[in-house]
Amino acid sequence: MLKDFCAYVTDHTSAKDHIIAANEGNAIALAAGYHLATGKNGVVYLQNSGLGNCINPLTSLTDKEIYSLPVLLLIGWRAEPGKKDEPQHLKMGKITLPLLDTLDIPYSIVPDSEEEAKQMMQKAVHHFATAKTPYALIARDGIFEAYSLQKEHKTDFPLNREEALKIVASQLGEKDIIVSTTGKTSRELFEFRETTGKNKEESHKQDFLTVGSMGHSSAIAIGIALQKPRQKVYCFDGDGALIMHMGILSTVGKLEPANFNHIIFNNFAHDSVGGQPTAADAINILELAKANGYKTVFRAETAEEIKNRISKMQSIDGPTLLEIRCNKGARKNLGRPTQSPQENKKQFMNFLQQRD
Ligand SMILES: Cc1ncc(C[n+]2csc(CCOP(=O)(O)OP(=O)(O)O)c2C)c(N)n1
Repeated sequence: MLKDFCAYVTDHTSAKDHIIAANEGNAIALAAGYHLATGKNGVVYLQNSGLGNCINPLTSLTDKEIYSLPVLLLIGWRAEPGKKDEPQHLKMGKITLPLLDTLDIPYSIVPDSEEEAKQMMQKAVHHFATAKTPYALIARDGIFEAYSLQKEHKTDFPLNREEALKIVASQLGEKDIIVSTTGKTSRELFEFRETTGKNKEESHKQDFLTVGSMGHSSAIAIGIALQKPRQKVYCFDGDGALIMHMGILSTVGKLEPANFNHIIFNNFAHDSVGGQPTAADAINILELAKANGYKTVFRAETAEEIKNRISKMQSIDGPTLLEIRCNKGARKNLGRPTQSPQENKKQFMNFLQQRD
């Protein structure tokens, strides 16, 4: 929802002033640090899916009952009541405004006209001068003009995420358990099964699609792996999702689930929401995994390399991690799961029950 806004900000600010945070809670804390250092007010922009990640710092860092720190929040409102949206957004869409009320954060819904928008900003500025706490602007779908990023950074790997994902999924066996991450990864896996499965009804049973809860699919996979030690569990993750909740890597190191296999489709971007860059270019995912106790780590770029690494992962004990470097970008006609999350859960649990 904030794709155009983010692209505009990227083109018109320095990287130091426009930070793409690992997660939304970090963004609140970065803005808090900015205020402490400068006395000025930072802006934190997020889709409302990330409001949950902000609650801890909003209640125990910026709130008036503690440090009282001003931050301007700009929140993209997915699943505004009355508008059609995907199941993972429905609850947050409904509670976005009540949640802000509960948090004592005043807000304005961004108006259509520039004149009213100026008045809204005056209100926010007045709030900062008097109350010195967060103020939120709620952005409805379509409120920003279209804007295409000029400074776009393109990679030149042999494959994109969907091509790489199809190769991985075709290499895995019928018994393997897959937990896929939020965004287009799960949508592409769903479509892959639709087109290749012999029995459409049954073809998704080995996949748990983490359509919401970004950054947590690896923890779900580990939770399963620990209970099904004889089954191989594969997490299809994104670089943005990995970075968002990187702390889970320490749990892998601590518990060393031998059947847990982590595949990162690293396109260096939040591709599913507009392709904003992640910090994946600044970190070494393989070193990170090794330092956190993964037994074997690999990297692949070509179809051949992917096939080799997957067949190796199938034959050794883990925890393992495979980083697949790929280009961002997806098909325009990529669909969304036609199975409901609860149908997915039911089939998946039946599938797990048949394994020990
Ligand atoms: C907590 C939270 N923040 C933001 C989002 C919006 N969102 C959905 S997918 C996605 C990008 C995921 O990036 P990555 O894991 O790198 O996968 P890619 O889309 O590049 O394949 C984002 C930011 C969300 N669903 N949840």
